[in-house]
Amino acid sequence: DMKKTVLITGASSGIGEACARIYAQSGYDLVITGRRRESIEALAKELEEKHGISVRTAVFDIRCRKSCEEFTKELTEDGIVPDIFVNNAGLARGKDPIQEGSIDDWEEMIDTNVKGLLYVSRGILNAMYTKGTGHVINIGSIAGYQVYPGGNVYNATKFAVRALSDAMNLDLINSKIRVTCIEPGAANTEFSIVRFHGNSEMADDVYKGYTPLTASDIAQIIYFVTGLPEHINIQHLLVTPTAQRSSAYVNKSGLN
Ligand code: NDP
Ligand code: 8X3
Repeated sequence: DMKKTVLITGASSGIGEACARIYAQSGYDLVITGRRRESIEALAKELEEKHGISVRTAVFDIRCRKSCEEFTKELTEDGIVPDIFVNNAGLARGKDPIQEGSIDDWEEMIDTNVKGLLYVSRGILNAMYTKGTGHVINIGSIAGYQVYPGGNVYNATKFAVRALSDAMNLDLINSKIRVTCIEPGAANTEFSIVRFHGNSEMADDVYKGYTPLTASDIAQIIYFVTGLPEHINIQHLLVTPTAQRSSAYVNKSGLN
């Protein structure tokens, strides 16, 4: 049938969830993933009932290579090749200077943001390439352009996402597949709560004194990008709150 499918990793909160909502509202079928089963299943049920679409769920840890391989294999065996693939699952852990950093935090970021993204991409991009069409959205970050104090390993993972996005564009040249790296600045999601290991005071401080981006702002931008005519390929899109002009320069005076 003509129904289009969007695969979104990390749809249990934040940007991924907002993407699920905007595409569901527009009649797309969804495949959504994350580790938090309850959130993923509740979102699937809500969107199916509200919009009459079908939502497939998969609950797994993107750091597990075997789970990612099983997920992509089962999906393609069932004949599902996403028209839009949003590589979103990711996180920051800690903001310590490199000489004091937690190696566990570093490994979690590298395993999730770089290796996990690659594990899912391997199978899905192969299926998309065979089909010949589709749109890949990688969620990079302003942190992938500009290093900030304490950002170190998170920055490195997002520099890697930017490089991999360029690599995908090159390697998929013999197809119609478009690849876009969306690179947000500060967006108020669960990102900072996760980064500061549940310390909500530290998390709230990140967004004080200005209007940050919302998950829905980013979802609207992604929706716009994927709706452009097929001959237009937005390779990178860097978007910040008006108060933020680079990764470390945010006007927190309340002006914006
Ligand atoms: P959230 O913490 O709200 O969402 C992160 C999502 O990623 C959750 O759905 C989470 O699901 C999923 N995820 C994290 N780790 C894993 C894992 N090991 N396996 C499977 N899923 C995982 O934050 P955001 O929405 O802000 O983050 C989404 C993306 O946007 C990330 O890549 C982040 O780096 C990027 N980004 C965020 C910015 C911001 O300021 N918020 C700015 C620029 C980029 P679950 O916990 O259920 O596994
Ligand atoms: C998240 C934005 O600037 O806190 O990628 O790293 S930042």
